[in-house]
Amino acid sequence: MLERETLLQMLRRMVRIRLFEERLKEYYDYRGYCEVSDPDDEAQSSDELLTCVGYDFVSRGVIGGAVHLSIGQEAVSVGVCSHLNDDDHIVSSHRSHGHTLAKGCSVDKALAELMGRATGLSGGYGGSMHLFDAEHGMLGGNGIVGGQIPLALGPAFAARYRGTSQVSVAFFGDGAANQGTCHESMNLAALWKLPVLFVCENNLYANTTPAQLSLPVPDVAERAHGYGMPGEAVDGQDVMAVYEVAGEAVDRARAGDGPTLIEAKTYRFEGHCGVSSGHQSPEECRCWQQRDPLPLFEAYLQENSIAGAAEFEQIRQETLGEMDDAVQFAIDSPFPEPAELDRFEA
Ligand SMILES: Cc1ncc(C[n+]2csc(CCOP(=O)(O)OP(=O)(O)O)c2C)c(N)n1
Ligand SMILES: [Mg+2]
Repeated sequence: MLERETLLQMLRRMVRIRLFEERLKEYYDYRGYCEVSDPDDEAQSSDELLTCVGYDFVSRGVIGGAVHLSIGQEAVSVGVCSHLNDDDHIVSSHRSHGHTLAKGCSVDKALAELMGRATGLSGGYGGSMHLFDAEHGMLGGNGIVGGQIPLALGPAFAARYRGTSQVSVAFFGDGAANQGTCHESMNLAALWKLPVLFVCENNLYANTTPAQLSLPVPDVAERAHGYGMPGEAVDGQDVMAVYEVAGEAVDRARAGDGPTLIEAKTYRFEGHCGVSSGHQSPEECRCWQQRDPLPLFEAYLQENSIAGAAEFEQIRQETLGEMDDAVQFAIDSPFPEPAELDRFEA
């Protein structure tokens, strides 16, 4: 059994991710995302065809740009990151808030980034998909599906080369698991025995495409054997199960025994981006809601006499206060000066 303080820290991080993302819903407005006009009905010319097809990406909320919520997936990021130190590295996808906060990055700076403020993790230029914090080993989210996976190999190679015991984690989705970058990265990491954890969060959908339509095998984890590395599928709603599997993988990586593929079976309770895109049936949602990782972990803590309702409520209230402070911090922060963009010039 883990120490009480470690377990409560894990709960605090899960609650922080959940309440952060719940709060975000008040600050962006993506109704426009789903309003797809029919080009056949409206386009008068080929030029117009280009402009009236598809999605309206313009957010009408305080937060600009796309926002992908990971509500329901908190046990994966916390179960894995609870093994990591500040100098271990993670890379993430377009759905990166949970990983960022689980790695210990500042709530204030994360929210400021989403609101485009100069005090944000990427100086206000990146937004939701580009949270970056070298101090805490968060090497960024990535809007290119699968683009982040090879990036995990760089710090892993550096660690091996320098003889440190640092590990690198690539978080990615079931959709990204089918990208060429994923296969190339696993092949090279296994060949060079790099200290990498490949953590596939299989939330059953890539945008609106059900995983079973794109995966020829039931478990992404099975693919590990093709690269000569261990692969393990785990219940991604159970933070202790994720913690255990990730612990073995981190130990192996630190000992120089190479990478591991972990597939966490999980579910996002919200739509792909912003409001629900309607592809998840109410029945399916209800079924997964019963396996909400937060109450599941609280039940575990209660059963093992670690904490009870009073502590859970206290953590919740304290975290709500953290969110109020973060909103105030972001609102009080200036937008970046356009002249600052000069520093990105070659
Ligand atoms: C290379 C590339 N192809 C397509 C997209 C559009 N896109 C954005 S997110 C997404 C789905 C990704 O699904 P998955 O990897 O399962 O991650 P999840 O959204 O479920 O967390 C797609 C297709 C993109 N951003 N990049
Ligand atoms: Mg997915």
